[in-house]
Amino acid sequence: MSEAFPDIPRIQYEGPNSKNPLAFKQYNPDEAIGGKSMKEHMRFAAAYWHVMRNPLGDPFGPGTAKMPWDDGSDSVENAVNRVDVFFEFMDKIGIDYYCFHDRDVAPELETLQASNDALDRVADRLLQRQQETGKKLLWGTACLFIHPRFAQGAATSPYLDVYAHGAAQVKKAIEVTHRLGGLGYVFWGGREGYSSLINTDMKRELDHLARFMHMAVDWKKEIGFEGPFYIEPKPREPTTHQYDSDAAACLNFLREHDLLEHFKLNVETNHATLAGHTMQHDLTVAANADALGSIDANRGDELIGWDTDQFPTDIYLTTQIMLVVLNMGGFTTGGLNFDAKRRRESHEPIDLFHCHIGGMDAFARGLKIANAIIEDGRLGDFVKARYSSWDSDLGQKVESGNASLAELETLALRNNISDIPSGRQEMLENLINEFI
Ligand code: XUL
Ligand code: CO
Repeated sequence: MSEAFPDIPRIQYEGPNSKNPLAFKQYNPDEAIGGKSMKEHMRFAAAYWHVMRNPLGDPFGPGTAKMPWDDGSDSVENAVNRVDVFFEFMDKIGIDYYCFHDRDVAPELETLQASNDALDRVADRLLQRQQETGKKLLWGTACLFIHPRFAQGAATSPYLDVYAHGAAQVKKAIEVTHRLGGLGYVFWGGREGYSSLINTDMKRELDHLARFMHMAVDWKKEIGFEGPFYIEPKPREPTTHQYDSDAAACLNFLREHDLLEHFKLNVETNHATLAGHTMQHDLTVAANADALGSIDANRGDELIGWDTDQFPTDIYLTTQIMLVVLNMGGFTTGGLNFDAKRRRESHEPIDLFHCHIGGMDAFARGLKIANAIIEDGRLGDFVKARYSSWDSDLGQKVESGNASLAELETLALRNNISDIPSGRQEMLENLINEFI
């Protein structure tokens, strides 16, 4: 097949002085930062659904994306051809991992059996291309939110036959992910929630969701898939309320239903902000529970109230993200998946390159800055010192659960608190800006 992007060269690192829009200014894949190459730190992944399948429509108009390689049909041949285009894209942009939904890579056909067969044929090509290029599957997932049968949920559907269809799709998608050597598997419950409580039995739906996850864990063990499962929190859109609304809600659900050892979280920026948090907040909640598995890297728009899935360009944001990632010791199975799309106005194939270059460069700067802040040590030292009273004998007794209110009362009666130290927020903000 002829090239899909004939005018695009392999994107190279040219350094901060380059004026070439098709070059990296910051992302130098093999450069070591804190003892590890940039590409190992970041483990960038391309999202099949956005790169290959997103027509760039919005609620007010149809898609605009030019995809000259795509014949617009639901044929398996067209799906197999897209795989080649996608691998050409990954090669030229220099991204080593990818993520997909079953229905992005292969068409949904008349019957589940026909869809499964189509998925197997496309997976054959994905495997072949992976073996030829060394690219890897970061995670796979099943799309349980587009087809009208899932309009009222899949694993939380009121209807058993819909639940069964979702289960069958997940069974197949885990199997294909395993066959492709996928490092993880994602559950994003786009329709696992409700539009109204008036017709919803929340308790029953949540119990069904937990049973669904337990059956998935059983299946994973049965076929020998060792990668983690990830839940991807999101509060709303498409439903009014999604059960996996944020990192804390997901962790509570996993603990309540005895699932935590099998799951980590895949935290997405624009989902955290829709939940009314910062990305740094939700990442920290996940990391504190030792459950930060992977990241869907994007951003929202302050003025638009939905999931705009824009590419991350804000250095402050990428710095905060990389601070959490570095402080937890880096990714293991996870990575930074660009769950992000071009604007509807950026409809030419070359725009796929501009947006990924921007995201990768923004993260490269974030990584360098976060690493410099950690090596400098002043920020870490300040936070440590702020809590140093807890290192006293009594502080240690409280932290280890061996103190009583009476002992604390003794301290309180002895000490007259006349002043407490400043939190120095602005001084520390200035410190971070020294590095940015
Ligand atoms: C939707 C979203 C999904 C998940 C995978 O908001 O983020 O693409 O990442 O289903
Ligand atoms: Co996502």
